[in-house]
Amino acid sequence: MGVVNVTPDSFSDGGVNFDPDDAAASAQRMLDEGAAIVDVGGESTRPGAEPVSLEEELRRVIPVLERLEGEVSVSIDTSKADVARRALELGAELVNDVTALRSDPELAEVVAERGAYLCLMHMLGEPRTMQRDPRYDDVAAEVASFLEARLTAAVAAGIREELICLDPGIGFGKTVEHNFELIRRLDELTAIGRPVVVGISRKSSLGKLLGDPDATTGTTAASVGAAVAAYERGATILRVHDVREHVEALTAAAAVRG
Ligand code: HH2
Repeated sequence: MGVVNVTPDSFSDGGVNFDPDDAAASAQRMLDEGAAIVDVGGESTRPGAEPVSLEEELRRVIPVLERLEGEVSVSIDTSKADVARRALELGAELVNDVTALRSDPELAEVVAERGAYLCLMHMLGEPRTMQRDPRYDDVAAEVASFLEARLTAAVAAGIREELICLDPGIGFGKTVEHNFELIRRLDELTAIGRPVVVGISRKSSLGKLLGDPDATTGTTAASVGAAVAAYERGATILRVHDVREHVEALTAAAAVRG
């Protein structure tokens, strides 16, 4: 899954795809490089980010989705029912909700009605404050039980289980240690029985791991290493910014697996 952030302030690529023509070209390039789907988002959820209004989010993503309609497989990264509805009308196939249906009470209905795929992600707290001293007794067990509960809630809201994937939410209310432990223990999430998405690409934990305690991003090489490790532990979808490098590495890893 290639990431196309139509934002001025995303943590690693803010501003790069703020123009709709640039965003559409990036999406097309990612598809050419081997992405199966592109994740288009109009609201940064980086630590400390302020929420974006509905009007502004629509203004950012709709022109991009119009350019991609019928051309590429699209995921819409949003927590807002009105953004998801419009995106699905414009051909998006998957709704990627980092709040796991906890923020907009109408979003589940939109996903159910349209028969869209859905990604449910774990987050502790909210982006503005989530990195202030996150604590768990057992991070993998708590994330697994959260995702199981959200899966049950989504199915109860009329979304077909076979359309749902789960995501531990790397960097969303987690320390560096929490993030790597979640990938190390990914089997506890795949045991729930749904495909698992992992998005560690360029995240600050990678930069911190490599020795910069103030890092806000990580390198492509470190991202690829973590993605291959996640793949080895059962991740089905890797959400990444540098598609070519990940496709090459994962193709080699898949060949080794046989
Ligand atoms: N990470 C980000 C945003 N959306 N969705 C899923 N399912 N999983 C993730 O790990 C995830 C996500 C944050 O990364 P990015 O989009 O690059 O940055 P920003 O939120 O600053 O736009």
